[in-house]
Amino acid sequence: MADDEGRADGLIGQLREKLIGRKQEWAREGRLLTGTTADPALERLPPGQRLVKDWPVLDLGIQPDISHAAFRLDLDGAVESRRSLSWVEFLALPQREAVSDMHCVTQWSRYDNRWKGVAATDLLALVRPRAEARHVIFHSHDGYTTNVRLDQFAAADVFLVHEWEGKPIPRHHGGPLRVLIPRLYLWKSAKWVRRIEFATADHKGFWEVRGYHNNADPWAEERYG
Ligand SMILES: Nc1nc2c(c(=O)[nH]1)N[C@H]1C(S)=C(S)[C@@H](COP(=O)(O)O)O[C@H]1N2
Ligand SMILES: [Mo]
Repeated sequence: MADDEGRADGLIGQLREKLIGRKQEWAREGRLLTGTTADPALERLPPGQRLVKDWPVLDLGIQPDISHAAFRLDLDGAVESRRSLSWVEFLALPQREAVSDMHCVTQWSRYDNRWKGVAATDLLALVRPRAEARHVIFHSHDGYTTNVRLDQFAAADVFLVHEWEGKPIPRHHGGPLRVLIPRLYLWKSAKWVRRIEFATADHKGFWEVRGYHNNADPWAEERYG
């Protein structure tokens, strides 16, 4: 039994390395680049994207199982007021609904997703980043990290979401809680988020150190770099 499990773990590890390696290759080759840019005010669909009706799953092959009882969200770093929120405390924050689009660097876009959660602006009001805070780093339960600038996080359409189309976000899409930053490629939207770190200096995340663009604006086709 133990041997079989060891072999299965080894196989999953190999598949994971293969998937990561392939996406790194895409970055090196500049795959899917159309070399055009678009104005988000005029073009809803960013260059090189195609619309899908389903919702593909993309992660590192680990889908952590986080119960509401075990849930905690830490907000720390360069802030006036650090917080560590339980699930009940998180739900006591203002809950808002939003509709937004998703754009994944692997070329799919999905329109009109209905979310429920807490607005980034409400979280910022709670923790009050210090004047020198410039960056936000998301840390997830699967070891994934990703980074954005504080002004990107502070946009009115950025949410920490726990419902999609009126139902809890399924585990494979990052439930119970994930980040949603609609105007950046979706790898910036951390699933299974456990910690939001406010920082004075930038720290590149999992895909950013593997050839993916630090800024990730789909309309500027900032896929790699
Ligand atoms: N914790 C975590 N968040 C993650 C990822 C991951 O592997 N782990 N993958 C990212 C990538 S590359 C994409 S495209 C989106 C995919 O979200 P979805 O699986 O819900 O479509 O999640 C992003 N957030
Ligand atoms: Mo992705």
